[in-house]
Amino acid sequence: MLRPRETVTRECKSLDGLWRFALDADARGRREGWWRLPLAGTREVPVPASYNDVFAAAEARDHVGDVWYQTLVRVPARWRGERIVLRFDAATHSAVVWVGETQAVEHEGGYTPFEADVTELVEPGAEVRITAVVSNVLTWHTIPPGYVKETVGGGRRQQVFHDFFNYAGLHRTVWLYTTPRSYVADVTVVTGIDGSTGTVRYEVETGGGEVDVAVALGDAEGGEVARATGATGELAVDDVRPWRPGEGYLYDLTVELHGQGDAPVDTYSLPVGIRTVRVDGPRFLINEEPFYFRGFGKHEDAAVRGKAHDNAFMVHDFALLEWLGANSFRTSHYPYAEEVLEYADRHGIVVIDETAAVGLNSGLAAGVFGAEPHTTFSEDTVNAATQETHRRAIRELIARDKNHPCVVLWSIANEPESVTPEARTYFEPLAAEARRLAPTRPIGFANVMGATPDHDVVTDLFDVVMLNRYYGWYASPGDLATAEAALEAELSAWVAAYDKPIVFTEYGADTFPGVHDVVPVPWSEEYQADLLAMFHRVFDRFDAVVGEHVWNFADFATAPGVMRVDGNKKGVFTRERRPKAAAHLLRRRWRGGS
Ligand code: BDP
Repeated sequence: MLRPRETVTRECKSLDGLWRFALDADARGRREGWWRLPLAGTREVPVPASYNDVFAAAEARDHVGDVWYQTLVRVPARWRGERIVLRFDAATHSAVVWVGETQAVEHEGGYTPFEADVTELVEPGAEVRITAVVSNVLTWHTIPPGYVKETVGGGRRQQVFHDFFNYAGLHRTVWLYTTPRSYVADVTVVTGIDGSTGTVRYEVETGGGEVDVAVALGDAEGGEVARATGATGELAVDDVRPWRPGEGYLYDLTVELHGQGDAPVDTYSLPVGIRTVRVDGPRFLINEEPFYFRGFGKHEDAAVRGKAHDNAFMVHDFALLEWLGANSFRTSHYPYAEEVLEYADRHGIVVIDETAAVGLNSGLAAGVFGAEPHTTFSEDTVNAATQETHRRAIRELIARDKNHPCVVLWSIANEPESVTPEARTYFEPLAAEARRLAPTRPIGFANVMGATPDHDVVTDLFDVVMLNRYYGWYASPGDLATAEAALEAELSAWVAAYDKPIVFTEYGADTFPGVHDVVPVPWSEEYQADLLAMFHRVFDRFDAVVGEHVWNFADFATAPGVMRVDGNKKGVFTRERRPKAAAHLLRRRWRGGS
């Protein structure tokens, strides 16, 4: 799915700003047709933002169900004759959108974009009302899953099975944009390198009528390096300058559609990084060179704005990654804003791109998150309908992110149950689907503590072993000697069982900033640093370990619970991005190479 871009034939108008807003605790709006009139009440909400923390009110923070967003927009008169598209970069977790009185689009899945051709629903030059109802409800059939509990106090509570706050709303930009009536509908590129020659295989999908396709590849200085005609083909680039970690060199693929006249009917332009990715035994190769992941599992999370995309936080987070000497991160536990991937493309930061499939694990759900005891995979819990949603989530992730050079590995789930025959039945078709859609990138999933090689039944379906491990924290807290022995033993078992690269996608310890001690006491800043150092000692003993992503980059909000003090405190930075002692340890290791 193409990101909106301005070109000579296309215009984009962001609808970000303040929208009218209403909570709909009694679920009246859909019955009463709230899209037909200006929303009642005086509330306004910023877009993009999570709505939960911007109002000083528990009813907003803990709301379960529908909320309504509405704005009035004037469609530029000069757009007459164009195709007009309304696009939501994200609505968490599901939405229905009306343009005027007409339903234009609906979508499920809180972290991927959706759009509708609204040409027939708007009048260039006139104002139009856009209304969206957004639901934050998670069920057994959503990704991520959850369920709503009726409480004895009479209220409704959203039970989640994951460790981050269930922020909701319009988290990313809303666009109106134009394309000509005949338009570039999609572009897919696959790149290769052979000696000093780069290749760009491309495929262009068009909509709206018979046209001829021409493509041209320009280098970063604007010089043309290759061109071709036809909807599919391959471009060769002499003396290629590859995209590589630390150097986000990008070419620009300009796609033109030609009709009768001389001027192109439509033009779209796509940044392209030429690089290869491949797994070879226990090595992870980018451009045929072994790559070692240094970085974090992150979250889209900040005070007040919640999960909204924010350019200031984005640039700052990337600056902190650079300060540390990190080269990569995982989009734990959902697809991040496209701006983030584009930034990573331009700056040579490597990304493990994850779906929102977190919480498919009854052990954790009941043990950690207080859900009712249940079986993960069953008719009444995670079932064929959930699997279908999950399949769609994989498709939408790949459709959105397939052209980003920064993405080198798809993670199709975080810490699912992976030790039962039902888990295999569930994951086998999903892994196959990811391979079918994107055969040029390795796939993996983040394996939960306890799913050791003697119990796990799905790892053979994947290319990379991704381990989330909490030795020294959830297991033997305060006893790093025992933790080190256990970690080393488990790692030896993985190396013996699989000839695959191993990336530690999580390891870490909750740390309350400002707590210090002279002996290794959990929650102190010294303990976090000591625990990370212990993991690093063990990693360095194994060639198959090709990556270390600390959990987490920064402290983040979670649902309240006895395990959490004002959120999850495993950040190496606080939520405000102040470094804890461990940040300095990582900087020494990652910058100094020691
Ligand atoms: C893992 C999860 C992650 C949690 C983390 C923790 O993948 O989302 O936040 O543990 O407990 O289970 O801090």
